Amino acid sequence: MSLALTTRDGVAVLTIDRQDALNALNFGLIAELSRLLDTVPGMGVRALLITGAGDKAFCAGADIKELMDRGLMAQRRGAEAGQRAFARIADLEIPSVALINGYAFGGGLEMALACSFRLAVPTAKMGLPEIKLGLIPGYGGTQRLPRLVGEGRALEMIMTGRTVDAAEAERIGLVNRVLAGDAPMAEALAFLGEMTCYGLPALALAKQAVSRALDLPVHEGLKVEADLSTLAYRTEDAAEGLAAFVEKRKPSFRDR
Ligand code: CO8
Repeated sequence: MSLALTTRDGVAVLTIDRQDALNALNFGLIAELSRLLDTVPGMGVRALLITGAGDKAFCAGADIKELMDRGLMAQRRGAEAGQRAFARIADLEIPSVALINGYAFGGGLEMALACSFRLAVPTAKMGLPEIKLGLIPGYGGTQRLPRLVGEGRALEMIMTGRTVDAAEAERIGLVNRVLAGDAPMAEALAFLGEMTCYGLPALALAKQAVSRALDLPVHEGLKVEADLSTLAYRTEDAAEGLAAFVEKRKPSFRDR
């Protein structure tokens, strides 16, 4: 079994389990990943968590052995399939987190970049080492990394292929935080719990507004924000949240 999708505390937990290849993504696994991701919106969960099986790797990237001796069109289709799989993560309405529990290289880091958040164990190692193979990232890394850490840092990582440890990743904003490390899954679920207690409509609208910010000029983004914040105001949850504040009680959101 190379992928498992379970639920824990109302969170979908997707585990990549191909430990003999450090959880590297072959094309079959990417197809299965896409199929499973399509089922997540129907699972009734409030967040998605992606991690790697074992304690060595989150995911060591595309399966290098499978990349040899391929035609150009097959290679292009492969890149597009990986991009589409990771776009499914980015496009989810619920928050997603990559629990980086070891190596996250190449396509593995690109999968983490498609998540809303990245949490790393203290021993995690990350990088886009494609340049060392004579390649460049093909599963979204050249587009998502600069948006996260800025052009200079992204280019440095991509052009040197160098490995970044967890402490540096936190410093440059590549990961949201470094976990204590003794119970990473529990810590990651607690991190998600800080947002999954709120209403799903507001969470989805916030996610959508921020993701649009990266694509639009500020004046257009502000219009999107005005539209989406007005939409949030029309939800039952907003009426409940405002009333609960005034009545000095805890709100009871119903995802409506
Ligand atoms: N693909 C296939 N097998 C892998 C991969 C990989 N990415 N990474 C590790 N493995 C295998 C090794 O070959 C080894 O198998 P075996 O025991 O049969 O020889 C096993 O996993 C264990 O690996 P190591 O012995 O190397 O373990 P170490 O702890 O010594 O080293 C490293 C760990 C540093 C992570 C090392 O394995 C490594 O450098 N791996 C490659 C990392 C890498 O370069 N990733 C980027 C791949 S390219 C990519 O992701 C491009 C994506 C977009 C392309 C578009 C596609 C269409």
